[in-house]
Amino acid sequence: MSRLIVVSNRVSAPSDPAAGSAGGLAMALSAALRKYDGLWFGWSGETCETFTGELKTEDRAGVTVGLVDLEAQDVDEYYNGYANKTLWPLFHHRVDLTAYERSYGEGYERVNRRFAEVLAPLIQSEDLIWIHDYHMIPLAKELRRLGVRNRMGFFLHTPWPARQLLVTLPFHRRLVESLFDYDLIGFHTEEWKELLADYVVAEAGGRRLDAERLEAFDRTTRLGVFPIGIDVEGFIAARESTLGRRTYDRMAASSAFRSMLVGVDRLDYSKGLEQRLEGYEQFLRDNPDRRGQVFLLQVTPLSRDDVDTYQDIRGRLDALAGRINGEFADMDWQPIRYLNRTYRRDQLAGIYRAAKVGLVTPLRDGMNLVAKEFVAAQDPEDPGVLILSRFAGAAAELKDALIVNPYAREELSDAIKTALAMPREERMRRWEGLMQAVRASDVGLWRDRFVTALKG
Ligand code: ADQ
Repeated sequence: MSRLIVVSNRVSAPSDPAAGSAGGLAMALSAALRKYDGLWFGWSGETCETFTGELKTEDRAGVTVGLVDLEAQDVDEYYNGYANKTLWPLFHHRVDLTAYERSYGEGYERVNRRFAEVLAPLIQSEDLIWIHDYHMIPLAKELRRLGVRNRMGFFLHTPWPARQLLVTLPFHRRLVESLFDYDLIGFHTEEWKELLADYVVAEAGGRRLDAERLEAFDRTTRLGVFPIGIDVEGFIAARESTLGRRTYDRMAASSAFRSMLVGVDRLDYSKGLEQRLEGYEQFLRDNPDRRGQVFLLQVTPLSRDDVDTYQDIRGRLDALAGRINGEFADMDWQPIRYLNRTYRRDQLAGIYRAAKVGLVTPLRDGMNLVAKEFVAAQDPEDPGVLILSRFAGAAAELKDALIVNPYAREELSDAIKTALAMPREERMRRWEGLMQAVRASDVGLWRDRFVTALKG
């Protein structure tokens, strides 16, 4: 059997799978690799004085990881710069937040070259190489330059941007051209896939050979749709574990006679957190009789706190949650519990299960795993209701959710009202459809489908 070499910016395989981490990619890849012989390669998260390319390997819960340190300038330009201040906002339709600095682009290419130089000597002839996310787009090009001929696949965890936005990026053509060094490019949805094909045809003079294959820059590559999911059985086990049950009991006791709405998201402007709080505020305004009967638990660990746009949104959310609580709270009731912390998987499962409503309302999201976790955690006999943004990739599969436009405050308010009043029969019917979709995209299936297509 060929080995699988997985590459991503951060290698965050938790030593204890139940401990979890606040990132979709980390959770998915550590679950996917546990059953495979291979290596997970990436940045250690540490800095060094001068880049040496020294590789540190470790075993983490059965996954072999290979880590390299980067220089502080690399982290500034490649990670905080090009990845977090340029590509992330651009790929999430936020041209207003996108930084167009030449030094960031240079740092991005330099780091990808460095990763390739460390990785190339480790690759054996039968290995399959699977590279993840927008941090690493040029990695295949750099590996090919060093003579690596193995099959290489790329998977994008974020949306692909519309052509009209992508062309605002200097050297956009060069970025897309480097995708043609992969044998296979995977997306979560048909929509993201079609947006790349549209760019290639309209902007790069390429053509479609068939539904999957694209030709441009004198090369061909294949595109595919591989919706990611969660480790369904693992999540159900977390829900049924002692800590999962204990957390559920604790939440159920603390919300006695009240209905809990829950939101769980990294602190990120793409997750629509301000719009969510405003929609909830609108609900409290529209339904005075519901005040005191509901509360929103919003669990939001900080992320990318070195980047100023993230500090800005953090300040705005603190203020907004404070203002809504100040306006509506009573001596024995607070409408929002807003926490900046992470929980273990089993605790999260217990929290989701205790909620009557799950609010997953990103403004743009590649997939969104929280939506799937919320579904998997529910009690089949008395499930909560999922309110889901139409702009999450997950909306393409989770059609039995209440689908909303998160920009429209009143629509969110109406959806909360509908969810809280939904009869049990309808909740059970919707949940069954949702759970079927969650099972159909289990993370193990996602991995197998991609790897099979890559071998193809
Ligand atoms: P993310 O943007 O990180 O992932 P998401 O898919 O929702 O978003 O995954 C977040 C993960 O972090 C979930 O597993 C969640 O449980 C966990 N998490 C969040 N807050 C937590 C908390 N407070 N405590 C513990 N765990 C927490 C990116 C893309 C997504 C895509 C994934 C996978 O942006 O669109 O779905 O990668 O491809």
